[in-house]
Order: sequence, then C-alpha cells, then structure tokens
Amino acid sequence: MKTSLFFVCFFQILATAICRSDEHVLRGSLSDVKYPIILGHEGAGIVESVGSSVTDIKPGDKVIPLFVPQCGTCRCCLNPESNFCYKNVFSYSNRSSKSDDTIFTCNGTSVSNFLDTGTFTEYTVVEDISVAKIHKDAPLDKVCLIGCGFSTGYGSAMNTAKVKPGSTCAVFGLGGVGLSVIIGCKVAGASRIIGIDFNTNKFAKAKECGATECINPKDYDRPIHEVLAEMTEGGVDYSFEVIGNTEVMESALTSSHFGYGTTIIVGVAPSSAKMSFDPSLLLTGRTMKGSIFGGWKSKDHVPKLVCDYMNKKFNLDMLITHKLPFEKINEGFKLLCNGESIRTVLTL
Ligand code: COD
Ligand code: ZN
Repeated sequence: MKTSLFFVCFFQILATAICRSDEHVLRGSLSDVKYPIILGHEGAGIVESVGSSVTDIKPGDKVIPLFVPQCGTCRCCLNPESNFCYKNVFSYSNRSSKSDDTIFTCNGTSVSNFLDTGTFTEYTVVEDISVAKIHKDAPLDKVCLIGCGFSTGYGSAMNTAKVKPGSTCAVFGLGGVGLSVIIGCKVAGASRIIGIDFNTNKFAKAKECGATECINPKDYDRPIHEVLAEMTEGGVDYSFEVIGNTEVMESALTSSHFGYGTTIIVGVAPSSAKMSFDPSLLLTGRTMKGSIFGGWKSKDHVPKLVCDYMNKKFNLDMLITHKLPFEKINEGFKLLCNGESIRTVLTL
C-alpha cells in the first residue's frame, strides 16, 4: 500500500447520503473506476484512531471525508484560485499512478474505495489530507451532505460563478446538487433563478430552495435556450449544468447572454462523452468554466461550511427527503432512480 500508516485516519461512518455519482458507478457509466468498489462519498463520522504523524485530528473528533483532498503543498493547493490538489483522483497523472493502491482487500482481492472516500461502510481509513475535523456539536445526519452534493452546488454559485446580487440565473437539473446551486444563487442575492428539469415533480422543492420560476423542456416545441432568451430579454447572466449531459451543457452555454454570460459545468458526463459547440458562442463574450466540489479548498472550507450551516447562513435540511437505516441502502437507490428522492441519508 502506497499510503503511509503514519498519516491515516480510521473512523466510523455514522451517516452517509446517496449521490447520483454513486449510481453512475453502479450503472458503469464512469469507466475510470476499478471494480469491486466501495461506493459512497457523502458521509460523516467519528474518529477511532489516527497514525502517529497526524496532528490536527484525534480520536473522538467528528469528521467529514473529502473526495477532493488538500495536501497544502502542491502547486494547485498553493494557488488561491484553485481547489484542486495533485493528490486528487480527478488528476489524470495521479489516477494512472494509483492503479494498485487500494486500502481494502476482500479474500485477497483488491477493493477500491470510490473517490478515496468509500463511505458505504461502517469503518474506513483515509489519509489525513482527505478528512476535515468539524464542530463537535454538528449533526452528522445533516452535515454529511457538505461532503459532496451541497458544497458542490452551493460553491459553484458562490465561488466559481461568483453570482452577483440582482442577477438572473438558470439551473439545469434539479437534483440535490442543482437545488444546492439554487440555494447558493439565492444566498448570493440573485433576483431571478430559473430551474429547468424534465421532471415537473422537482419544481415544488426547487421553489422552496429559492427558484423564482421553473420550466420543463418537454412543454415547449422549440429549444430551451430560445425559451430562456425570451424570458430574460436575450439570455441569463449565469447558467449551470447540473446533470452531466453534453447536449444540456451546450444548451446552458447558448442560454447565457452574449458579451458577459457565464456557464458553469457541474455535472460529470459519461467518461466517453465529448462536447461540441459553435466556438462563436465563446468568441462573442461568453465564459464557460467547470467546478469540482464547488471550488472549496476542502480541508480549509468544510469546517467553515459546517459552522455556516449551524449558524443558519443556509438551510440544507430541505434537501433531505428520506432517512433510512444503512441496511436499506438498495431502497435508497430505488428512490433516487425513480426520481422520488433528493437525498436519502443512511444512518447506522
Ligand atoms: N433535461 C432536464 N433535466 C434533466 C435531464 C435533461 N436532459 N436529464 C436529467 N434531468 C434531471 C433529472 O430529472 C433530475 O432531477 C436532475 O436532472 C439530476 O438530479 P439527480 O438527483 O439525478 O442528481 P444529483 O443532483 O444528485 O447529481 C447530479 C450530478 C450530475 C451533478 C452528479 O452526478 C455529478 O456529476 N456531480 C457533480 C460533479 C462532481 O463533483 N462529482 C464528484 C462527486 S459527485
Ligand atoms: Zn456526489
């Protein structure tokens, strides 16, 4: 094992939510992962023990595992504009050098842990750069969402787009991550937030989170960017793709206003997918960016996000539609696939 035991943190997972990305792996649409695999990456727990070189975390601490690590010393970590880390699983060089590096084995077979977190287990081990200590009174069955879905969406509005007060936003995809984008747009002071989804059942919750209007592409016989252009006198200030569909990414870009519109790609497209669009969309002054984990530097910001939640800067409780004991995990996946749940939190 490449990871030094001096730097690991062993902890019990007490709460973990199901994110669409876990389901992408079940379906086989993320080809970079190696099976068998322990899924789950949106969790929270309590530390049992740490390696002798771990200084910032001790047994008994509440923690959130981080699917984007923060080593603090690589070029990305040292760049204040970036929340990437050379030890990130999203970094291709790191991926290829990690091929045989699994922490878990079963009957002699290597077992991967998804995004270096693998929270669908009672106990796990991660490197200290992949775990954040959080407030001792934090409710784990709520703040586990800060481990992925909430922070990813909220941060893409706050950090990556830097939504300005009074602006108009369009959010494509109203799952847990899309709703968190809406919460971020609202906290940032957007005056119009248009939710777009082909499941109309998502609209009530989107409005509860702050959407001012919701539209269903199936209700129109013309492209959705034309509908949005009519609704907003030419296009939105910010558009967010929170589905992982390259056609929707193009729609989101086309929906943004020429000259200054910004499009943020949040959804992860299937591994083989490629995007194609008319480059004049960019030439005419639009910007397109991607956002992983909402631009947050994970180890620094996750504890602060937990405190912001506890101080009621935002409310993520409305994203939790179901709670189930861990052994009913398959029921949780069914709720997600049937479009019935936003987030199901599994508890021990
Ligand atoms: N047009 C309109 N709506 C659509 C379309 C479409 N073509 N396709 C799907 N939808 C809607 C669905 O009805 C659903 O409401 C919503 O889009 C997607 O929501 P969920 O609940 O399936 O998914 P989320 O919100 O949990 O996550 C979605 C992402 C795509 C954002 C997620 O899978 C992802 O890629 N995560 C972020 C990237 C990242 O950081 N990944 C690493 C860990 S997640
Ligand atoms: Zn996720």
